[in-house]
Amino acid sequence: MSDNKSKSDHETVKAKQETESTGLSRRGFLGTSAVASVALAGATALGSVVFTRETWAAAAKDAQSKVHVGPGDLDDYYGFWSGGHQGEVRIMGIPSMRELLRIPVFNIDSATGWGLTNESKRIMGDSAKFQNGDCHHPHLSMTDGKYDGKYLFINDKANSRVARIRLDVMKCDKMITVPNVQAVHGLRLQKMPHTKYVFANAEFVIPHPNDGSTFDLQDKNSYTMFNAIDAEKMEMAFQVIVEGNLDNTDADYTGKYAASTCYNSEKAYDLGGMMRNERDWVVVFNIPRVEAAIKAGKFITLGDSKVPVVDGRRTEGKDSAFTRYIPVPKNPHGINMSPDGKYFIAAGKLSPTCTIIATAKLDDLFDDKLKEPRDAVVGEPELGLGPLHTTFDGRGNAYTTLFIDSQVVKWNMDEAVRAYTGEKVNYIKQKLDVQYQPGHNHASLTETSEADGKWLMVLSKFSKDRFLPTGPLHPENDQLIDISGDEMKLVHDGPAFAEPHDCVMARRDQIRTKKIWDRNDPFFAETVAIAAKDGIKLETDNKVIRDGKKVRVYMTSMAPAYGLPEFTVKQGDEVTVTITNIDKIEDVTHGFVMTNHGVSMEISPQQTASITFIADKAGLHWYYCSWFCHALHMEMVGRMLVDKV
Ligand code: RUQ
Ligand code: CUA
Ligand code: CA
Repeated sequence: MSDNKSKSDHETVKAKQETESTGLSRRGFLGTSAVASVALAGATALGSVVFTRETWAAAAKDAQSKVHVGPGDLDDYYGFWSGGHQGEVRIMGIPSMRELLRIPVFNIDSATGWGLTNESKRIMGDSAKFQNGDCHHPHLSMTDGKYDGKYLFINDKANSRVARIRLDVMKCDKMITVPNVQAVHGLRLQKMPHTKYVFANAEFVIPHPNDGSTFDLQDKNSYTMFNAIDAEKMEMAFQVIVEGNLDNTDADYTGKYAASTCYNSEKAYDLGGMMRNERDWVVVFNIPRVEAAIKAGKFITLGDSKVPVVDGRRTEGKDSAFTRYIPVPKNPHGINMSPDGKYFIAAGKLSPTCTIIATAKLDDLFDDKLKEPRDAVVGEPELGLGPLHTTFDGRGNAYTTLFIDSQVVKWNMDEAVRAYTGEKVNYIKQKLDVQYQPGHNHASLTETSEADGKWLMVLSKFSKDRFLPTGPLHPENDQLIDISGDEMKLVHDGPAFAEPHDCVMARRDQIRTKKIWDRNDPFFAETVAIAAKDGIKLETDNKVIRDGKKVRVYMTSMAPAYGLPEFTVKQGDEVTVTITNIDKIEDVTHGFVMTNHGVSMEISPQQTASITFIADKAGLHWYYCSWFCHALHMEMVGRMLVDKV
């Protein structure tokens, strides 16, 4: 779906065609003040305007003052961006679009030692052997449908994992691999009464058991599963076998229902096959019914896994107790719950429509009181080409990305519902060009009951000519749009490295971070326990403990010196260096790098961090501090002396 190749020519031709043939340009959707800003941009008559980078730059000038966060000023919102197949989470300040920090999750990070330190490897568990990840959907935990500032959850499609980030320290503290599935994609959280479950869709259909005895996807033992993870324990709660495959998901405002899109109802393995059916579906899950079945012991388990599994497929054309399948136009993609709790909105992707499913009809749907599942559909507005994701302003409007049209369309939900009954209303409020090919979009606080309609982020997949050229590989383009008024106004282009699939924004008062580590923090508790067994008091002791061929080196750090200026080991020893930063001053982070050993880690104030390596080379090896901490930071060094054996 990338018609981006020659977008500028394509734009020119398309705009021309539109004005010539119908007289109705898509700019026709723009209201009067947009017309004014176009005029400001020095353009000619409306309709013949072709938006170039230059006209946008001029038109956006007046709005830019809104985005400017001056030196010393703070942003109003925290943004959390997925890092896509780069594997990390990025913290942004909104509206400035400044990147504040990166949180390594499914990647290996040289600066912090994520994936290298013992603490991070314990969190990653068995999957620490993977050095890649592909995260898509970051979402913040909620209580009562509002952000509670506790956790962020994110999926790893590449290695079928889900990770949790603690928002008080901005570190990943749990990671699990979802068993018996491939490619965890759509991820959303239960909103009410609080985030008890993380809902995670496994995208790909696989045989069960997947042991090479069959590769037939049409086999009745080939399926995928909807997964619920206990958010507090970060353990699997249950899995639901479904018909077809699963793409995106969202949860409602009662805590009772979750819904997922399926684009491969065909269970096909090729493009043509996946597009065969005119309609695929949205599958709705009845969470209390699944819980009740599990409580009653009515579940199965798969292979070595102890996770309770229920079957949400149809038997002889009859729906299971746990699921209902609502047909929607072929190959839908995003599904989003409106902040008023009224609608699940599924984006059509191959169809120019979104399908509006009324949550008020779901009880009847499950009690088989509707004539057919489609009766839960209360609207199907026609929006434009390639609708992918929808977000909301809390004022009754929805904003849907149109991948193929390279636009965001603002439309009114209740008017679209009225139009479905045959009433003549124009539910489309505005279409805004974005640059180019948008995937996700996200309005401030949109997935909570507090959606405030201030900012809209549009994550455009192609930046093309929007930035200085960077060779064959381009950044993406995260565009910030002001939606506080009647019209959307583009105010900022932000280049982003591969590939922020999705983002969330929280008010800054909803996130409360620690200034320095607490010595009792569970993040490094296991390391503290190992030291205690060695009789070490981490805050004061600087000691080397030999345990056969294992050597444990304990030291403190305080700017600008390590507690041990040198230590001696034997060639071939397995060395674990454990450092406790006894500085209590905010922002004085130290590092530890052992040169030529692939060893690097962060030790922030009051943190304990440890790393293990083999001292395989006899001789003198310098170690040094890698985080600038003091005027004598360069002198913060020491020597490992390795005796020849
Ligand atoms: S999906 S571009 Cu990974 Cu969120 Cu839609
Ligand atoms: Cu310690 Cu730099
Ligand atoms: Ca399909």
